[in-house]
Amino acid sequence: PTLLIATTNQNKLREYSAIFAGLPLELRTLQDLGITDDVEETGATFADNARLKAEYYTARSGLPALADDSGLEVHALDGEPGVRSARYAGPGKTDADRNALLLEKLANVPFHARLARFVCVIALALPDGTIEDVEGTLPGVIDMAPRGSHGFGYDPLFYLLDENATLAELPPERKNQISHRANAARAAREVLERWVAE
Ligand code: ITT
Repeated sequence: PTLLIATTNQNKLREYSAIFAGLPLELRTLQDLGITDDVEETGATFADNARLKAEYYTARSGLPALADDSGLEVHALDGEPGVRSARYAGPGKTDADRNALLLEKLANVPFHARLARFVCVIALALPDGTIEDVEGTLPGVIDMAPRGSHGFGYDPLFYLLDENATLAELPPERKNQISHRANAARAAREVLERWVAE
């Protein structure tokens, strides 16, 4: 079966290509189809936004579509930046700006109180209106300073106790085994297998 990976984020796209490698899936990108539309993320939750995007792009393309809405939830900040992870610090800002803002907000919070998690919700949608969503998470701690150059976004600040490394210090292969996105993708695979069998 053909599956449109409906994201405008090249980092996500790279991770899905690796995560789904070897599966009997023909992956397509928005770029392959010449689709440049952006969907406004007006939802209050990751699931709402993932569904908005999956529904839009399956209708637009006529293909089964996978959309990913993801972000970082920091316990000491009541779950911020959450669904605003991509827009944190305002428009036109970079990953480095967002990481700097996060460090600033946590300046008075000691290491042991910097619990966080990454969340990834995948919505899968078919042109006939069928839609399902699944979630993957990854627990970690917001480190005192950024480390590592792999990955993207908040990865340099996201410290994993089990690995004694930030997500940006791990080789991409390792991130793609354990990440919130990998966990969500495993659940998405079960949905796809069920759909193919039905
Ligand atoms: P699409 O909507 O087109 O998929 P986007 O970048 O706008 O692309 P989101 O709205 O889901 O996607 O925002 C996700 C943000 O959450 C992303 O820009 C990062 O700041 C953060 N994020 C998500 N997954 C991450 C990961 O694996 N590592 C680091 N940061 C991540």
